[in-house]
Amino acid sequence: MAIKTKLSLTIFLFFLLALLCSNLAVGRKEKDPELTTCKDQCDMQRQYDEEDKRICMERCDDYIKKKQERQKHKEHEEEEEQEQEEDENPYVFEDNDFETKIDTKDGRVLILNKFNEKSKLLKNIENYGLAVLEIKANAFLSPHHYDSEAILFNIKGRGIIGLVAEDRTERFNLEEGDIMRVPAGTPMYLVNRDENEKLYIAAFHMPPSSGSAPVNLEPFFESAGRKPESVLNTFSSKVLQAALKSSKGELETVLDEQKKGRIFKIEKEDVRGLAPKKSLWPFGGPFKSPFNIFSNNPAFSNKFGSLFEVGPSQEKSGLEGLNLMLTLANITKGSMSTIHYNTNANKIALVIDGEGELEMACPHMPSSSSNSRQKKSSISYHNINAKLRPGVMFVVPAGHPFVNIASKKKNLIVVCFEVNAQRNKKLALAGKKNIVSALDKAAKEVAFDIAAEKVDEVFERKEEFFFPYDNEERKEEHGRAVV
Ligand SMILES: *[C@@H]1O[C@H](CO)[C@@H](O)[C@H](O)[C@H]1NC(C)=O
Ligand SMILES: [Cu+2]
Repeated sequence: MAIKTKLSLTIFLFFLLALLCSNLAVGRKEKDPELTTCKDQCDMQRQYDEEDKRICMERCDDYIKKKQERQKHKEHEEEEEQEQEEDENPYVFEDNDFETKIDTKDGRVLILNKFNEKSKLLKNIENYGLAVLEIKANAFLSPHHYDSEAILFNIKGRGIIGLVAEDRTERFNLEEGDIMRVPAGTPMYLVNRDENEKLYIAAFHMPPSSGSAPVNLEPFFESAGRKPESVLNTFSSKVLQAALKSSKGELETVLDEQKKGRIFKIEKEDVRGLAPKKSLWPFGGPFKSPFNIFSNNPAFSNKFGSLFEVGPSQEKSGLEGLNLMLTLANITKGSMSTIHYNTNANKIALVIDGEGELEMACPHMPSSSSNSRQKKSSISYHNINAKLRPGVMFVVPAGHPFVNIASKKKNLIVVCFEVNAQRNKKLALAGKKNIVSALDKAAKEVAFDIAAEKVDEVFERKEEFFFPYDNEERKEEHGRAVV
């Protein structure tokens, strides 16, 4: 017994030593010097008999084998990580980055979540998810609920949303620009009430309370039978018969009836039958009515673009109490937004119309020009840039300066979900109000090493927030910015 304890202790101490020194080990490919040391240690234990020594040495072999495996695994992971970071732009998501959750001939649901798995750089938004719903004319999306708060934004088309309270359902019409909050766990269904146009809705998901786990965009479907499956079918037949006070046969007729899928076309009369009724109750129902983003005056507007905002302080918006702001930028063709950043908010942006470009400065990416093994002795900003078109999603973390540029052909429309919106400010680096001009005169002259007036001449201009993008005259400068 005593010898066993000593044996374990010796091995334990050796492992500890080995662990501490393993970083120094080189050339472990052939015969690991650690193995020799380990075996020598076994040999030197006077109190060991031959059997003990044999066991000791076997453990050495075992340990080295495990260590090599671990090393291999680690190297592999590092390689993968590096590939990901070098090949991909972690801030921009195109169609094929979305996961198709539902796909029927009458509509589909695309989702993006688990951002922390995509890149470490997206850690700040790991708790959120975005879904894009596409529902064809006169189609119906079956009742379902999520375990997260959902903020819907009606991108395009005309919808009806049905939300189920404890004892009744409230229905609302959804129009372009409408924001609708769906509290966590609320069963809802959607209808495209238009006979021709598709309905497009963005659904932003956030945890129901701060501090809870990341959202997992798995819907729970209430209706619909076995194929596709209803959440009810998960329960045992005994439980269902007892809970619903029905025979097995009765249950089967109800639960097996619906075989059309999650999204399916319905008759015109059925669409009309689902139209919201005028509420006779003067105080409103259990849910907030939709709030239209265009009902506010724009926060900025000139002939080069407009920015609409709806934040948590907006009454009747449904966003009360959420740390979220919705913004919509309408950038006139051939114009750009100023270079600006959010002080606190992380922005999750979805392009809904038009074409254009994104440029963003990020100090966290390995710079493309320097090699990745280089010591971080200086700050280098990586220029993240992407072509924008409808369906492209991009993330702008707090503090990262960026611009959006609209193509010459069409206005660029971007809807943004900005999380951590409380106390957030949008600070511009150029335009009528900008933080460079706002710098006190003494600091300005020291920082730029020229007269303050000269600095102001460059950074100040009469327009605020949206400018023309006259790239022809300054081709050279633009060419330099693009990697
Ligand atoms: C964008 O602005 C233009 C010009 O003001 C306007 O005609 C257009 O309807 C706006 N689009 C959206 C989606 O708000
Ligand atoms: Cu960054």
